[in-house]
Amino acid sequence: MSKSGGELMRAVVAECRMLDKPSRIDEVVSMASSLGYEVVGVVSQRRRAPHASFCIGSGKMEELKRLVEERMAESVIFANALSGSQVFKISRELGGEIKVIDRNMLILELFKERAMTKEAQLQIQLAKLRYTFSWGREYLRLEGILGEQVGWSGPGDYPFKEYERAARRRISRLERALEAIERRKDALRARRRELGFPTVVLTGYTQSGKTTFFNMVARESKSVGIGPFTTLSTFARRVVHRGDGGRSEFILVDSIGFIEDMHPIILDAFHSTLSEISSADLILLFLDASEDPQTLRRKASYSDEVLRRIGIRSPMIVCANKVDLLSERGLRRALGLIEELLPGREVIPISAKLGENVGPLLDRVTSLLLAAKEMAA
Ligand SMILES: Nc1nc2c(ncn2[C@@H]2O[C@H](COP(=O)(O)OP(=O)(O)OP(=O)(O)O)[C@@H](O)[C@H]2O)c(=O)[nH]1
Ligand SMILES: [Mg+2]
Repeated sequence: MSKSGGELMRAVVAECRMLDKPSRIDEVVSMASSLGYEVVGVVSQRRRAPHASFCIGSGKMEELKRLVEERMAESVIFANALSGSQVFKISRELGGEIKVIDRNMLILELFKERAMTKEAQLQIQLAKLRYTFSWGREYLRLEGILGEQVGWSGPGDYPFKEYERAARRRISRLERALEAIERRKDALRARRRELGFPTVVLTGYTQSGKTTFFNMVARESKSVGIGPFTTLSTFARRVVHRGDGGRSEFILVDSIGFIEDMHPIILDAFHSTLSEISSADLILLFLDASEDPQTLRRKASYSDEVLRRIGIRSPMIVCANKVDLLSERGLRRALGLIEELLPGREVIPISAKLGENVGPLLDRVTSLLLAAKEMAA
C-alpha cells in the first residue's frame, strides 16, 4: 500500500508530550505504518502546555526541520491534535512542501482505508470536511486543500466565502446521500439474513491482535463480498469450523480497532464504521493481556465504554490475547484484572500468533451460534 505512486511516503512523527497524559507516539507510529508511511524519525518533547505556534517549542521545531531535511521526509505527523493555525505555521516553517497532519487527520486516513461500507465512507468524507472546516481560514489558505475537498482548482488566493459555500453544499450533498443509505439499510440486513450465515465480528483496541487471529482462522477460507454496499473482501471470510461440539459456518469480520481520545467530529464517523458490530451475531472482544496492568485496565474500560455507547446486545466472548508473552503468574493476574473490569463476561485466553487455544475458542463460538440458532427456530 502506498501514498505516492508505489513508494512509501517518508514521515517524521512529532509529539509534544504533556506531563499528565500517556504518550501517543507508539500508537501513531503503528497507525502510520499500517497506512503505508515509512516512519524515518521521531521528535518528542515534554512540555507543560503545547507551544502556541508550533505545538512543540521553537528549539524543537528547529530540530524537526533538520531531521526532515536530513531524512528526506515528505510528511510530518503530529501525535497531538493541532489547530488550523498551527498546521499553517508549521507548514510554513518547514518550507511549504511538506505535508503536515495531526493525529486526528491520521485517524481519519485510517478510517477511510478501513471503511467497509458506502455509508462509512461517506461518514468519513463528511468528518474530514467538517474537521478541516473547523480549522478555519488560515489552514484553508494552504495550497491543495480546496482542490482536493471541494473541487476548487483556481490559482492564487480565493475568497473564503466561496469555499464556505462550496463546502456547505458538499456537506449537505453527503448528508442527503447518507439519508438515502439509511433507508436502504433494512434491505441490506434482510439480504444478509437470506444468505443464511451468522456473522462473528472481531473487535477491540488497536493492536490487540484481531487481524492476526483473522488471518490465522481465515487462511483456509474463501473471501466473500456481501451485498451491494459492502466491500468486505479483505475483511470478511466465510469460515467453516468442525469441532467437538459440532459444525458451524459463519462470516468472520475483522473490524477497525478502538482508539482513545478522539475529536468529537471523528468519533461520529468512528461509530458509523462500527455499525458492522451492532448487527453481529457474536462478538469477540480482543484484549492484549500482555500489557502492563495500568494499560490493560485503561483499554479494557475504554473498549467496554465504546461497546456500551453503540448499544451492543450481541453475545460476547472476551479473548485475552498474547498469552505466549505471559508467565503463568502474569496470566493469572491479567485474567483477574479482566474479570474485575468486565464482570460476568466469558473470557478465553489465547495466542493468536501461535494458535494456542484457538481451537477451543472456535468450539465455543460454534456452540454459542448453534444455541442462538435453536433459540430462533
Ligand atoms: N506475541 C504475540 N503477538 C501477537 C499476538 N497476536 C498479535 N500479535 C502482534 O501484535 C501486533 C498487532 O497485531 P494485529 O493483529 O495487527 O492487531 P489488530 O488488533 O488487528 O490491530 P488494528 O488493526 O490496529 O486494530 C502485531 O505485531 C502482531 O504480530 C499474540 O498472540 N502473541
Ligand atoms: Mg487489524
